[in-house]
Amino acid sequence: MGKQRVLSGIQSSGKLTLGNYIGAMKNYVALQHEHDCFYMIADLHAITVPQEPAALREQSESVAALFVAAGLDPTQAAIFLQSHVSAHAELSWLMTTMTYMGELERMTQFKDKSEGKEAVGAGLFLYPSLMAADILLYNANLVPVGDDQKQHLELTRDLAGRFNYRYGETLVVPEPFIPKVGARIMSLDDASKKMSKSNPNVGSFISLLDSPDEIRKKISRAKTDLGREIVFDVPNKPEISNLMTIYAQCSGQTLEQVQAAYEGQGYGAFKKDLAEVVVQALEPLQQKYADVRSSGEIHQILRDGAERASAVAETTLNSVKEAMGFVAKSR
Ligand code: AQP
Repeated sequence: MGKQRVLSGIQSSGKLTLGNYIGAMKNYVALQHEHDCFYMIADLHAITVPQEPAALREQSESVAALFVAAGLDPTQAAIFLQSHVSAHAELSWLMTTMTYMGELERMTQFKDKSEGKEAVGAGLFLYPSLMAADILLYNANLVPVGDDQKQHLELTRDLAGRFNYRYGETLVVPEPFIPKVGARIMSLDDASKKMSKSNPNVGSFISLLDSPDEIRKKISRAKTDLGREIVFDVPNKPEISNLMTIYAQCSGQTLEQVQAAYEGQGYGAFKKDLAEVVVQALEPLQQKYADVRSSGEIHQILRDGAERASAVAETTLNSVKEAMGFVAKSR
C-alpha cells in the first residue's frame, strides 16, 4: 500500500472507552508513520446531543490529550478540533443538500440514539452528512473506524460518488479500515449492545482513565454467560467472548492463545487476570496522559493541527463550491 491520506475522529461526548481505543485509536497509531494522517476531536458531533459547556470544553481537551497519550505523535499526524476548522460546518451544509431523508432515516445509530426520546435534535438526524463532510474535506482514502461506523461510511461513499456524477470528478471515495478483532467491543452489562461512552450506566464501560480499583470492580461485576468454560463462541457465549476479545487486545495475544491458557478454569480466575491485564495495558497511557495535561502542551498541538488541517480542507471546499456553481469571491 502506498502513502494514503487518512482521516478519522472521535466525539468529545464523554470519557473515551476501551471500545474507542481498541476499535479506532490503536489503528490511528499504527497508521501514523506510513501515511498522511489527520485525526480530529469531533466536538461538532458531540453537540448532536446536549452537552454542558464546561463539560464539553474539558472533554475535548481530554480527548486531545488521550490521542497523544495513546501514542499519536503530533509531528506526524495532525491532531485538531473539528470546530477550529470552519470548512467542516460549511461542507456539511453542502453535503446535507445532497443527502436524501430516506438515507438518514435508515441509519441505525440515529434509530438507537433517538429511541424513546420525546425531543430529538435535527443535528442527530444530520450527523452522517457532517461525518461525510469531515472525511471528504481531506480527500481521505482510508478511514480507521470501529464496526458501528460502517453504515455512515457507506453513505459517505455514496455521497462522494453522487457528487462526482453530478458535478464532475472532485471528491475521493474513501475506504473503511476496520480491525479484524475488536471492531465492536460490547457493553459489560449486556453484550448485545456496543460499549459506549455516553451510556448512563458507568459500569457498562471501561474508561481509559478509570483507576485500577474501578477497573477491577467493573470487570468483577461484568455479566457472564451460563456455564463456566472460557470459550470464544459469540452466538452462545456473547459475554465471555467479549471479555476474551478485550483480554486478547490488551495483552497482545490471539483469541486461541487466551482460550488455551484458560482451559479448565472458571470465570472467577479469568476475570481476575483480565482486570490485571487491562490495568497494566492502561497504566503507561494514564501516566502519559497526566504528563500531557499538566504540561499544557495540548493547546499548541491543537493550534498546529488546525493550521495543517485548514490548509487541506479549504482547498477541497473551494473546489467543491466551484464545481457546484458558487461565485468565487473576487480578490
Ligand atoms: N464499542 C466499540 N467498539 C469498537 N469501536 C468503537 N468505537 C466506538 N465504540 C466502539 C469507535 O470509536 C470511534 C469513535 O467513536 P465516536 O465517539 O465518534 O462515536 P461512537 O461510535 O458513537 O462512540 P461512542 O463511544 O458510542 O460514543 P457516544 O456514546 O457518544 O455515541 C469510531 O471509530 C467508532 O467506530
